[in-house]
Amino acid sequence: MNNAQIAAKFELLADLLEFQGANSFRVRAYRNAARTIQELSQQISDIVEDPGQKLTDLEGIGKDLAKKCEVLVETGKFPQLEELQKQIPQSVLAMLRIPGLGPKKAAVIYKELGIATLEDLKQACEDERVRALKGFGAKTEQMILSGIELAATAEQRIYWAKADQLVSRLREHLQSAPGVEKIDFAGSYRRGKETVGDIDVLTMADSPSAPMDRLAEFPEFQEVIARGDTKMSIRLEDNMQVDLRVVPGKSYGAALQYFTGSKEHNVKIRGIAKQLGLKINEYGVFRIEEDGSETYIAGETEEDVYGALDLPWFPPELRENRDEFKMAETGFPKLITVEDLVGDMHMHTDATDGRNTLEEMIEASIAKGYQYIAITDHSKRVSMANGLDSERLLAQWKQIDKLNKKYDGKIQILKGLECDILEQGGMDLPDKVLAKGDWIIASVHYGQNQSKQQITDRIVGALQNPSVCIVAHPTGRLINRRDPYEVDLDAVFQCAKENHKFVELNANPARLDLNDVHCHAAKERGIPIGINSDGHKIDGLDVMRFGIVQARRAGLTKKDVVNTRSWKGIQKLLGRE
Ligand code: DGT
Ligand code: CA
Ligand code: CA
Ligand code: ZN
Repeated sequence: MNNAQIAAKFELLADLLEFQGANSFRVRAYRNAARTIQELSQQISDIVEDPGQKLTDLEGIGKDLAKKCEVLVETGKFPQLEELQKQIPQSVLAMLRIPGLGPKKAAVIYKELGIATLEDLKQACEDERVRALKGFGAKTEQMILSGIELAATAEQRIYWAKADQLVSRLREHLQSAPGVEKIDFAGSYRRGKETVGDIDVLTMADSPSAPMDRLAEFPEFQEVIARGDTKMSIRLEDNMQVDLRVVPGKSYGAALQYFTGSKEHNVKIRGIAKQLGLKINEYGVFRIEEDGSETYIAGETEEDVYGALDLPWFPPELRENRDEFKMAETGFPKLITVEDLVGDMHMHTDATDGRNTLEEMIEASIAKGYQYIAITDHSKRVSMANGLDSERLLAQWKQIDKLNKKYDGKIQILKGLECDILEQGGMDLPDKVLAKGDWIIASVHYGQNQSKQQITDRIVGALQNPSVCIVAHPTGRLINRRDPYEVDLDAVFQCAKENHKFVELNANPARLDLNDVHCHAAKERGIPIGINSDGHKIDGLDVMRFGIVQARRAGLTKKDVVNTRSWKGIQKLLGRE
């Protein structure tokens, strides 16, 4: 059990306790423990197994919590949590995840209205029964109503980054089943979709029962949904479903192609096959003979399958029936890879809401092999993050001048800022200060409920500021948690184009903003896209690969992206020479 999983259990315990109205100190203790564990660089399981180390040495982990961790690591059990889960209906958990609702309010709804499902809650909101509760009102009711949809999908779909961790654990687990020759993960995971609904696994094995038996022994296994001769579906403890299929070599490529999808891509493929007098399914490609019989002609590899239809192999990220069939005619672009990135131009330090010092962020970036980075702490409007005023910003830039000497030849550090675009429009810090920086990012953090016109005007105004280079996370969405604000991206792109400015693809797995469709649109308009980590700590720099997955789905190549170029090259794009 890894730290993220342990932390999730403590977080859940805190939610359930709070829902029950437990002492707030206790609740907070579990939340703090969850955070500590989440951010720990060492694995809890390693500490438990190491006689030279003690869990109680960790901040916020007392004897009681340490004991719980030990039991969890050694037995996979968490009796207190399991007991609570028996008392509180599973469906209530979805209610806890509605943005702005939280365990306390959810408890009131549960107790006063007897509501335990999202569906009933939606009905109650529509009937205006929720606003009548003490501590609620029409506004809260409206907020709950709009949050229900988000919470409902959050119940069903996990972030790609989380699916990726699960896939690693499953791969490792299944590999050890006897006679397993191949394992591949298909479906939306393979296509790199930002959220994944279930995990589709394909295996090739001597005997189909071996991988299926092994799957039932997966530590996170909860129950078998269905099991046949060659396929099996299970549910995991966190409710995620895993579909396993055992496929013979002759059909392996055909099955991989079929179960990678998307459904829409496959519908198109079947149409193309039909026109050629062929039939394609998960078993292979077949020629339809005059007597109506079918002859197998391909199926071992995906290349064979596509080849039999006179098509090139399609990168999985492009299989959405958007414009990949048109692209196939002229050959696919060489999609960007994480190695193409030579810098990271959005990160924070402990001067604002980051966890690491300036030098720690620099050292970590050197270790990543970057040519340059931009330090982009928040501006003063973000008071919760201790945003920088002009004086503190200029002091930081002075410090960066010094550090550039110290790290000369190792990395170049750009003097940056993530400058808030004020609610009334305009930048948070004076132009004459911004003009002294190398790389100014503009962001909307406040006033996200404004009208489309207002928000668009703010962003367009920022992009017209000569010092601003790029707009960060341009739609403000948080996947499964917050809808994008209203913004006319067409107008934003138009303005970026005219002013030689850039747009960001924020690589944080909760943001991935701009999304694939928007990035593709920006590329078509000839607007360079900056892929940045927005790291708030050293580990936060590692999210770049999630941005790359999204970028590939957008069909981006090295030349479409800002930070694949030298800093000199970027300045040229900005028209600064
Ligand atoms: P998800 O799980 O909702 O994130 O999305 P997918 O794309 O992984 O969908 P899933 O797991 O239902 O099925 C995996 C792939 O299998 C899907 O992308 C295409 C293929 N597939 C499944 N059912 C059908 C079907 O009824 N017709 C066709 N043409 N393909 C299907
Ligand atoms: Ca799936
Ligand atoms: Ca599936
Ligand atoms: Zn940021």
